[in-house]
Amino acid sequence: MPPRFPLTRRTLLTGSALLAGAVLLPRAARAAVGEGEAVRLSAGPARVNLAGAGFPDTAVWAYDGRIPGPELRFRQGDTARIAFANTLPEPTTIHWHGLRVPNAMDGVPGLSQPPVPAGGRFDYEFPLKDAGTFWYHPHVNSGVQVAHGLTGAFIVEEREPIRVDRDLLWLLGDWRLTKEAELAGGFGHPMDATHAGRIGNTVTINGAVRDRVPVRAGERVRLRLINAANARVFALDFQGHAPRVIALDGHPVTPHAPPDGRVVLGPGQRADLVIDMEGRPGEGFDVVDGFYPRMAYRLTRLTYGAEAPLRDSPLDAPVALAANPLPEPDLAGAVRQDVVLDGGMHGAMPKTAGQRGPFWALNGVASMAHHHLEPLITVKRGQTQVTAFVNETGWWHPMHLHGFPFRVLSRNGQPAEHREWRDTVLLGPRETAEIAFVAEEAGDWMLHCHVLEHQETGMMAVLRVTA
Ligand SMILES: [Cu+2]
Repeated sequence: MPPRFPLTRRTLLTGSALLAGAVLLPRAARAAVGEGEAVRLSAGPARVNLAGAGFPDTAVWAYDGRIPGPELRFRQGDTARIAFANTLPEPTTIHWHGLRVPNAMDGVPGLSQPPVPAGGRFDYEFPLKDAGTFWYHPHVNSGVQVAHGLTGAFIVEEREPIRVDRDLLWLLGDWRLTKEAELAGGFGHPMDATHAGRIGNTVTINGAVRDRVPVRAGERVRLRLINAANARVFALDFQGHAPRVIALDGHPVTPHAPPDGRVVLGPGQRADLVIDMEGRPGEGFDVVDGFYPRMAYRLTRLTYGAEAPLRDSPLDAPVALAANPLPEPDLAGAVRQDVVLDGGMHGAMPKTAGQRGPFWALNGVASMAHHHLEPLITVKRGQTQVTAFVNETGWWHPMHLHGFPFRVLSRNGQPAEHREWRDTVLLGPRETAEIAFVAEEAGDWMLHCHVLEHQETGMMAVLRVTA
């Protein structure tokens, strides 16, 4: 019998003791492919157990019937070929989030490709220029399709990886479930769209609520984190451990401790960490998500096995990754076009706002569909562009640019410490972030908030790169 208490995140996590003894953290199923072979991938309805023992299965939409979808793994320099089949009851596409792909492979319906109809197919093919932690998801009806589970990791391995004992992936999902563990309705509800988006009540790691993650004393783990939630922001505190951030949004960064000890991930963002398991056999340490004030909860617990430590002191090996071959912005010759974010509850909503929006705008323009978008910004191919995102709203916005990873130059007027490469920059209320990138590939590219309920109610635009 399923428990009768309402399924809230808090009760769920307390109740997750039910899971003790369950098999924990199986590797996401991998598509092991060689160069030249196409990976077959389908999207369709499925039923999976998300909420854990004692809860019924949840009707979802999934890639290959799994939540998350298969972990697609390639090596840098290879070509990815994905033969996609849509068995959903509606059109979809796949966007390869963060990967530098040709425009026609970018998966934006009506802009870079026609939507793949129900029962249709589409072959994606693109060279893998960059190594790192990326992910894939639909770009059609995104607020509904991503919330239904259509997410998966896309890992590009370095030709010369750093030395670690294990390479772990946590794809973080956030679900709004009923007490019967069914997906709650109300997608795109104005209450979500005008506020922080569809934040759920059940947080999963690789598609399950995980009470614990087994680790071994002395081992060095590379932990790849992906925020695949519609709207939830995470701020992870690895209690008792000293993680080092080695990559952000897939791209190497000077290894550093996370600011204030918390790894912050807005929707769409990734972080690669190196963690030395410095606890003793039999110990356990919580991983706490404390992003929302007064709503901190235990995401999981690093649980040390009884085995003898793998080594007595942390592995003495470098953790810095080799840089990806990204074109360096030419700041002296850059053109500048700023983007002002406006709207939302308590903000300046577009004058045309109806029941379903638009509620948000970029430079005063609200766009709710990908089709027939006039470019907000036009730039010549090869040109360096500097853009300040100016958030004049009272809400958080992870701004995502397709096609071109960018350097973060400054935040609120202060130089960014690591000038990190990113594809998604998280802006707090009233914050400003300045970025720079080289528009190296012609075409129409999306620029949007990755809170999907914001994107779909005005917060999207097109960057046109002319040949
Ligand atoms: Cu937003």
